[in-house]
Amino acid sequence: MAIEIEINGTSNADALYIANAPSPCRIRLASPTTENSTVTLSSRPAQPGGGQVVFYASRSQPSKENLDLTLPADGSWVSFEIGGKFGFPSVNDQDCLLVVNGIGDEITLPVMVRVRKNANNLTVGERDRFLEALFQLNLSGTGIYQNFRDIHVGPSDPEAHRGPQFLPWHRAFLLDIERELQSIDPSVSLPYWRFDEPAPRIFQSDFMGATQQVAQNGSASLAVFNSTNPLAAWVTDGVPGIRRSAVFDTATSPAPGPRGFPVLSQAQTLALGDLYADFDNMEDSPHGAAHVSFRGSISSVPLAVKDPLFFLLHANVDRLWALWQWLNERTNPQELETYTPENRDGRRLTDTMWPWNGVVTPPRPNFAPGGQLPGSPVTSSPGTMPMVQDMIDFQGYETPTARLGYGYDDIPYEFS
Ligand SMILES: [Cu+2]
Repeated sequence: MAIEIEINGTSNADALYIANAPSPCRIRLASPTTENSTVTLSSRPAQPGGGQVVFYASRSQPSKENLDLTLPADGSWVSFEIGGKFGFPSVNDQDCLLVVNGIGDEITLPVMVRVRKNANNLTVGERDRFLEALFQLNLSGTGIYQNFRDIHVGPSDPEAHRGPQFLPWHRAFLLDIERELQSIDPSVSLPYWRFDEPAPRIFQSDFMGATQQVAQNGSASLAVFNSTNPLAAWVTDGVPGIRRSAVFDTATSPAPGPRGFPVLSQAQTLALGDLYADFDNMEDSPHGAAHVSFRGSISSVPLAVKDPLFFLLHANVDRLWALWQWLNERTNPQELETYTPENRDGRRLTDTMWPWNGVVTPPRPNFAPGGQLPGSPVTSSPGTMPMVQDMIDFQGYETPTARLGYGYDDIPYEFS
């Protein structure tokens, strides 16, 4: 007897990607019979180290390792949800099996538990798939990576920075490039750089480039890449290379920040307070202090995106916000504790955000590169012209359909 399963609301193979937040699924008998059937759903890795999922009969119940479902004889659908099993993300595409037992032979459906991971701990395969997709976005310095450069420039600074919208705006910016990367290779997620810990494997010639140490006011030299690293051919503004030196020893130290402006640790960042108006001071430190722990492009707003390390740094900024949200259960955009708006375009909850809204009249810049936010096969959120409030409940606690389809390897879905 055959069954049909839909993941993320579709039977399309491009939707077989699961983050930590539950994804809507359904199952049914493919052809009507005379009796109901009982099946048991479970999960196991398709290969050693592969991903695993857990099951939710409904959102209000805790996750389970196995789920028994009764499939009606008439072939009508039965809904359930699956989410990544915390601590067991995938390493490769389709390395997690969704298993159905109870009707004839065991049926398996390969999926991927796809979450953003600590860049320092990626497998060689994960690292190289990310580098290759990144390179494809910026092929010969003429790809759509230029849009991301053109979005994060001086005239757009008030749209992106120095206010409560800093975190939501950058969440959209990261989602935009991550979806572009995934359209090249759906197994890729943005990795994050934990700038408050030594990350010796990131600053190597086979990853983001060997990075020379210089004095606080020293001048930047070019990061060094292996000839086999796609980033060895990185070009921006017609100029090859990535200009970046560090004011610290990247092999042994966390990013320190410049003298008098230390990078807050994760614990210090979370201790800024449980109110958004206090927590969003993290825009200065650790965020700003991490940027200026370098000499070169990444230390200046209009040039920062020339260096793709930008996205690893900002994935960690976003992760810190996500962790703060999870620890404090800050999921409802309507609460001031969760987001504190300012009465200015792009900063209110229901304001759309530049450049995805295409608005080119003051106070917005007179240009809007890149077009609308790309969609995703796994979720319909946040739409092509996201509002500030669409970027907050990224795991869909308040509104399941609001989930943005990504997660982090060290932030669960379920509250403890
Ligand atoms: Cu930044």
